[in-house]
Amino acid sequence: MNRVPRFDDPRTGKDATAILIEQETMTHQVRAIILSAVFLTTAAATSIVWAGENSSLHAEGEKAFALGKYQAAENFFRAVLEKEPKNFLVLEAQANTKIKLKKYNEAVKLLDKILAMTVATGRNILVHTDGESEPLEAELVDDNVMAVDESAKDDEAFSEFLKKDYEGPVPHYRVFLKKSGKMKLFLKSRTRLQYSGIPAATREKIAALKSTVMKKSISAQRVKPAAELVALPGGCFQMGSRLGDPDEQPVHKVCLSPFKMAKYEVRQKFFQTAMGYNPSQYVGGDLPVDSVSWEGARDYCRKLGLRLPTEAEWEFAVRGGTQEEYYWGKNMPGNAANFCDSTCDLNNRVANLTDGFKHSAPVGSFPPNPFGLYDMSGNVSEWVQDWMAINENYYVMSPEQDPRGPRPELDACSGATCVGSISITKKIYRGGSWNQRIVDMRSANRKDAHFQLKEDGTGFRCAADRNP
Ligand SMILES: [Ca+2]
Ligand SMILES: [Ca+2]
Ligand SMILES: [Ca+2]
Repeated sequence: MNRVPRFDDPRTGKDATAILIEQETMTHQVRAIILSAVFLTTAAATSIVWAGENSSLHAEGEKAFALGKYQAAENFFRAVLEKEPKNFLVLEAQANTKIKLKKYNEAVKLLDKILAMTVATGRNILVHTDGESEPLEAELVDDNVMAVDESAKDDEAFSEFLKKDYEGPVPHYRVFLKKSGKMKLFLKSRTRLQYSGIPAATREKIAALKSTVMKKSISAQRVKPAAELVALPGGCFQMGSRLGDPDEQPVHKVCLSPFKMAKYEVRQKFFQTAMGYNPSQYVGGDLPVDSVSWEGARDYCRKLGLRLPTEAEWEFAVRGGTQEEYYWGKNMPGNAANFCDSTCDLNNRVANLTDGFKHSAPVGSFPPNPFGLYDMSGNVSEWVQDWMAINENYYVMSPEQDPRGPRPELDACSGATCVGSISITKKIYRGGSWNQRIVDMRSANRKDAHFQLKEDGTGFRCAADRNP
């Protein structure tokens, strides 16, 4: 027999009349309570919204927010969160209030709390029921079992009238209790379910809201873009790799005039301020700009009086005088750069190495190369100036001094008017990224994409001539 827990235990010596009134009221309220339970189920609330003081404070907060009284709303929501720190509905409401008050950093902290919650599977629940001081960990097996409330029948304190009312089947939850390993029925009207996470749709909405807030925060900071260039000596080096892909061969001698290379990938706080937009998928002021087209990269560098590095300059810069496959040596120690490590969501993840970052990392999070340049390999891959030749291998015919890639004259043409009028549409990007494999970070590795493609692993850095 399923012993269904009760609101009040009549054996506690409570006044029988009081119990009667309470039970009678409850009986009439069963439908309403069931409806609210259904609402909670469909809303998949992570924090149960208890009736009483907190929900009225919540309502007052929403009212104040709707009236544009954000200071008051902030105080109401704060009061609720002091008691229910994990109520994601109130966390979201408070974040929106902070945004209105331009307290962006505080808004982000609240949104991060929601994003740190697990996404609800819809099955893992906590059961709050009277007679249990702690919620019970369980899996929801069936959310609508019609069963007779046996507990009412056994109750001697119940009047015949009330027992009669309980004769018919009433809605129950059937749950699997994790601790005892047993199935159990809980009377819906006396039970509240708490889902052990937030719904997937809520998580998506909060992540999008966070991106918006981060961009507002970057705009509010108005950081002046800085080039931070490192002067490189130029000179000759061996470009390409015998161990790599066919397009990296033949290894050939290239000599470069002195030039300057940016120390870091272009940060979003600079890009957004300079360009008035931020295409990045993973938003943060010190994160590298991602999802930027080659044209967007070129335009940013131009705006700062700079230019994209040529492919040869880029490889000279990444090597920093080294001839190994990577600037840190032959093999990957795991913490040299940001690639698709064990925390990465993609299929090409390297399961046994962890670099500390699931997506892009703030620029400069890893050791620099011998030239003092950061994230040349990994983090975001980087657009360079050169087109990728289609039918021939440019390395076979590349000039020794300051090569500029095939068809450099085509750069005069760009944008929508240019598409279709040119036969060459792919620009080269270099260095591998947070969503690629370790081997993609090899110094000699080449990749290409349509010059208007925006990919969440691709960013860039600028370069400049070195004026004597
Ligand atoms: Ca990583
Ligand atoms: Ca990089
Ligand atoms: Ca390649």
